[in-house]
Amino acid sequence: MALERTFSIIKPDATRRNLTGKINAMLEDAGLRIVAQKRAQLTKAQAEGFYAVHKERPFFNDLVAFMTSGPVVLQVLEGENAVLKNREIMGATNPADAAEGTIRKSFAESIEANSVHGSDSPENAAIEIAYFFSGIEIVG
Ligand code: IDP
Repeated sequence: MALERTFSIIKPDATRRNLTGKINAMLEDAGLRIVAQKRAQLTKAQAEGFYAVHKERPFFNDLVAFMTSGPVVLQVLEGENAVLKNREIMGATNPADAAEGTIRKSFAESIEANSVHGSDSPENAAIEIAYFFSGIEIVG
């Protein structure tokens, strides 16, 4: 099967607790390769643009405030079935529903502060990667 790429964010609740290395180890142990990575402080406009699809949801303003509350780590992950594989490693949005051994079960603080973002389809992965990375920053 062809290699696939997905977009990942280590969220501010996780960077604040210094969990980047532990999360990266879980991604790598599952067979995903980190082919691009950068730490960033998102602006309000960047976070609003990234989550534009959720604009009408009641939690939108809180989500933008949370995502700009501290540094994030932006990543491109590569591997077979990378989109689905990353969603499996992440676990359910609400950590109360997440399976044992997943990142969110292990580390998430709440349904909002749930430690990681991962693209939900190859189409969205391509859009999200292009939102934050230029081609020269991704080295497979
Ligand atoms: P996902 O990150 O698992 O794909 P989405 O439904 O796309 O979940 O939601 C995007 C993000 O919005 C979640 O990861 C979480 O941080 C936040 N979020 C989702 N649902 C709620 C909610 O009911 N209350 C507060 N924040 C939420």
